[in-house]
Amino acid sequence: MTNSEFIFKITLIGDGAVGKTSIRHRYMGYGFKESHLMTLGADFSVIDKEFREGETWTYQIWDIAGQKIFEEIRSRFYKGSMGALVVFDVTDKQTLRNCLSWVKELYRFSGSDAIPVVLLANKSDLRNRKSVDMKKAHKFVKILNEGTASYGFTNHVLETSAKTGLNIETAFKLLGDAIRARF
Ligand code: G3D
Ligand code: MG
Repeated sequence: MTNSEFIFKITLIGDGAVGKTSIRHRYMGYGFKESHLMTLGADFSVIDKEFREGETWTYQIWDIAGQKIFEEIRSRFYKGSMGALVVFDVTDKQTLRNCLSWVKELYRFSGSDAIPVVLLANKSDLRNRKSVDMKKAHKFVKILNEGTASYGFTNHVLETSAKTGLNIETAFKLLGDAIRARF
């Protein structure tokens, strides 16, 4: 029996191939597959997590295709979104630069500019190929936090690896905490 239940509709956004589907699979307990099919349009998972005894959080995880051609489909999946994991690839600077337009798209189509975000610097296991300056990621989140300060939640940034599992659980937990603070 659970005392309280929370249902969080969240979206995974970011450029194609940054690791969104791999992060979702890792969180679902599917492990890491070196190779899988590109997400077409959107894909969806539901998982229950018990964080404290008697308190279950249900995550509805929308995994949205990053490719430009899916823009039309994507806009419909943002509706009612309560938070987002915004993912970039630490080996590709452009994927961090594009996070601003991803967040703008999220704010616009979800119908709110006060949606909690956790920015994920993914593929951090590829340390030797890392080309992104993490100061830029921290600065981006600082700017987001200035915009959302009056809503009672904090946006975060984390280094993750879908391959090793680093910070994957923490990412979803932080997003859940922020959503609870917000709604
Ligand atoms: P997407 O859903 O954002 O489009 P995917 O991205 O999850 O499909 O991942 C794209 C590629 O990056 C996949 O490789 C996947 O295995 C790899 N990848 C995802 N996350 C990580 C990570 O944390 N570390 C490393 N080293 N690789 C990662 P392929 O070979 O299938 O293109
Ligand atoms: Mg995908």
